[in-house]
Amino acid sequence: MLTQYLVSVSQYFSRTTICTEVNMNINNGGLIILHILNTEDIKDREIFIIGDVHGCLDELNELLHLAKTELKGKLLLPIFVGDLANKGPHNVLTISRIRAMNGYSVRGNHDEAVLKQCLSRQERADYIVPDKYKWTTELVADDIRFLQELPYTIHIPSKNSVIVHGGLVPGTPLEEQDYTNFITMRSLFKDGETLTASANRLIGKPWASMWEGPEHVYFGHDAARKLQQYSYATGLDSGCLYGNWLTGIFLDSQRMIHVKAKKVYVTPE
Ligand SMILES: [Mn+2]
Repeated sequence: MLTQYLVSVSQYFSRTTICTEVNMNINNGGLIILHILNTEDIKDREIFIIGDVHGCLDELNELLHLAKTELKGKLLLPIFVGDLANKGPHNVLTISRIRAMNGYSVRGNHDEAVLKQCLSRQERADYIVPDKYKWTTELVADDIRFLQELPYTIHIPSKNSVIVHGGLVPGTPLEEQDYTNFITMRSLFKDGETLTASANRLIGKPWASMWEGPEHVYFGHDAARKLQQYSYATGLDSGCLYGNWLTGIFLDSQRMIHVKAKKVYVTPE
């Protein structure tokens, strides 16, 4: 039963608890802020980080096939930058496919929106699911649990790398970041002396251009800016949903693979 680990939707999404445990996986009342991947978790697998899939299952299957072919028998460890489903052609199947993989993902704004629909429906029998989220009613309990357990960030200390969907504000410790920024930010602008995050790509600068490390950050969420390659940050949302590309990158070699979208699933605004 799902109810055993559900709190109310408003409790679940209130981000008020202060996190103090910075050296372990930070868990904020069911919301996992930070998941640390150690060498024992990775084993001898080759890390392959994949951009926003948005339900584009055919392209994902092709990308994984190409990646595995390159590895010549070595095992693949897929890590997703979030926005696994929603708006795309095979949302339900994509979630179950990714859930069944021996891999990891961070949480995207769409994953969170999907989860909100599922939890609202469980909490209120009379809840009316908006048309664009009707597909979420086909998700099974294991899918919902999987979405709930998606962390906001994944750290790989041995690779000096961080994975997040939206971005990070430079100079602000992880535990002091506004969690909403993890899944929504695209830009940074100066507000007096402070750097402030914004989801709007038309103001300020791309946050990744201002990120000075030391960790290299892999992120998604910004299809309009396409592939972004900076000294300490790589943006992997190359807009498969919009008829462009699904991108993956091998962490160690930095080699990228791009798969062309089969069609334009959504016309960009
Ligand atoms: Mn997104």
